[in-house]
Amino acid sequence: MLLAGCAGLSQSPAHLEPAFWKGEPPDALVSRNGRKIDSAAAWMEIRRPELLHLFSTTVYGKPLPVPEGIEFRVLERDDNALGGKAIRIQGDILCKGIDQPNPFRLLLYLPKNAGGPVPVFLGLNFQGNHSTTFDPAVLIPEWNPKPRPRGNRADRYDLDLLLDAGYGLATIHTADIEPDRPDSWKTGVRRAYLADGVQKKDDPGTISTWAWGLSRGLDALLTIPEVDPDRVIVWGHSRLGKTSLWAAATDPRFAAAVSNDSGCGGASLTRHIVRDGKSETLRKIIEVFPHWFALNLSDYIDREEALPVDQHELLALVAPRPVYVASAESDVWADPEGEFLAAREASKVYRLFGRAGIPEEAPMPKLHEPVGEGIGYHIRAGEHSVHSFDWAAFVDFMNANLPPKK
Ligand code: GTR
Repeated sequence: MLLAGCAGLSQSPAHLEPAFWKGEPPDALVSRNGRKIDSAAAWMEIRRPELLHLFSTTVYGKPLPVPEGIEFRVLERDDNALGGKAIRIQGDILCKGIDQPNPFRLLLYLPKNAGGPVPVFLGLNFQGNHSTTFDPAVLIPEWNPKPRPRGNRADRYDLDLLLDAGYGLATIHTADIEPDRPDSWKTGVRRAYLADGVQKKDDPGTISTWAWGLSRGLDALLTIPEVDPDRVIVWGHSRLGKTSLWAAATDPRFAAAVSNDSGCGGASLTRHIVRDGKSETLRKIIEVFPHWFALNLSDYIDREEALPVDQHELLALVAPRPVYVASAESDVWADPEGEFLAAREASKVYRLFGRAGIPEEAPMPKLHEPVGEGIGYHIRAGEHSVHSFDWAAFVDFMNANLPPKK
């Protein structure tokens, strides 16, 4: 098995901590009953539904049902935002037939004078829409009792770079969908769906609920004529990178996905563990964030080898749509090598669709040298965050892999 042969791989100038394997990750191209998956059709008809089911029941919890529809209530539009270079739209998403504790507030920037519909990066934010930018016109919803300072997380966005490249950026605050707390299943939007107020072992966790919220964000974007409906890219950093991958896996309307530093439960292989407790494991993540996943996942604490899936198969669920995985050198907690190996192994599935992916025996790339076609990867210097280098690489990758439909 290719993957297991890779532990301790060290051709990279990036500083890699020694790791070990908790068993061999499953082969994405062999179904549970041993059938070899050798064509795109067999992937789509047999293996993809099987894996989607396994991730739903074992890892993230079954996706919430799709509401009858949404209403996107536009609150504000400025065609001369950011000193005249952007269109800014803000509005509330209301899901029909669902008792929402509050609407989901969407903030969208689009490049001006684009001459046609544009691709858009859609992602969640941790601290409120107003924290992603210093733009004083960004609304702070009345249901946010203790707003963080404006622009508090603006350093993680390079809006100028995106607008100049012809891309839009849309965001929703995680807490509008569901606060990041263990008791949110009782108080957040999820409660409307849980039978009898009891949490079953395959019910959705917070990541699944956020991913569902991203799909509602996509519903709203699809009502805006300036947005290219065929090029909405779901992206996320860290826990929100785990979420963006699951959103792309469950909602094929997302044209592409980006995971930045998503680590355990995201792009990194669960069976690949950095020694001396330096990377996050199932035990650590479930102890601190018991609400993120399906309750079933806790059955695999300290027995990762028994998991029916591993995270390369989550990346493969996005195929043949483009997916990009980014790591940061100092972010050992997220296990950059585990993220690279997942992307390289998922490439097998991309090759069924005629996309080259990352070659089978490719070593970890050097710092700041993106690799891959259809599925891409880079590692940059620095810490767990989102830098302009990352944004530039996301744009380059999407320009190459997600051209406008003719
Ligand atoms: C950490 C967690 C990671 C990652 C990160 C983040 O505490 O262990 O899995 O999600 O938070 O979201 O910033």
